[in-house]
Amino acid sequence: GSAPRLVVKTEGSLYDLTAATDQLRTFEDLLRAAAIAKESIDAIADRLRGDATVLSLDVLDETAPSTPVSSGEVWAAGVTYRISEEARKAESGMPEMYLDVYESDRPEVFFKATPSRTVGPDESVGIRGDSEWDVPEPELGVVLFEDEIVGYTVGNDMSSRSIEGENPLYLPQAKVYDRCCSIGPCVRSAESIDDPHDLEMWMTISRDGEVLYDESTRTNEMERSVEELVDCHVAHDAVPDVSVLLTGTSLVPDEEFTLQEGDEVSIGLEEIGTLSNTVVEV
Ligand code: DO4
Ligand code: MG
Repeated sequence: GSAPRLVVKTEGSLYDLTAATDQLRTFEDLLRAAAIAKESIDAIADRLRGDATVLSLDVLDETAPSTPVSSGEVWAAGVTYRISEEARKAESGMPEMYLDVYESDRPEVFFKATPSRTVGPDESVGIRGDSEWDVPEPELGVVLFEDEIVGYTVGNDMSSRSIEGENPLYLPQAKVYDRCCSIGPCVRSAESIDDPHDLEMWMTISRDGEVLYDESTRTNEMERSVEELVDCHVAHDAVPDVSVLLTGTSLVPDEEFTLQEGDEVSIGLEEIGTLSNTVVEV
């Protein structure tokens, strides 16, 4: 239907929590309820499942895709993996600054997107019409509620390497534009993830049915911890109650590669899910 409903999906069933209490219509409602009750989101969801209506899994297919969390803002960390530091140096006219960021106490944390610039699963991500070299950046996303880590998701930090490489002051234009960010397909609660620093992450890029890129990595390659990035992100700044912080990329296609309209990008993260989007020029 047109009104949002909050559901819990298990292996075989779909539980409509909004049928159990119409106070809970969105994931953000659940986060607020958990904070007030001082309970975890998993504990509330488990308790309400007893009063929930069980739905057929088929209804999910009819639901319009959207981001699993309406993040007030998306921020992103950069140069958190050695391969990203090397890629930035290769593309930049000012390479030394990237080594400084990789090795210094202060990480790079930048504003990435508003909800209006963020797409969900199966929607189109954008490449800029004035850019010649464009890539997806697959990243572990941390979901925050009132500065606390409540979950993890998959993110795509779409980037123009030509604009970023031309001059570091152009970074906001390389990173922030229509459809520059994708989040999804779900949020996995923080307490249900054993270790966010040891997850397999992979990405495929296909064009006209042909796979052009297929690589994987692990989040244990990250130079910094998730907690360190979050601490830096929320310090001295009133970030919105619900926000997402992307943690940097470690899958970088060869320099000859650039995205084209129509390409299909799939990003998978162990224990979380796969986020797929097609590419459109904006
Ligand atoms: O310094 C530019 C951004 C780097 C980035 O987005 C990343 O490492 O993921
Ligand atoms: Mg990035």
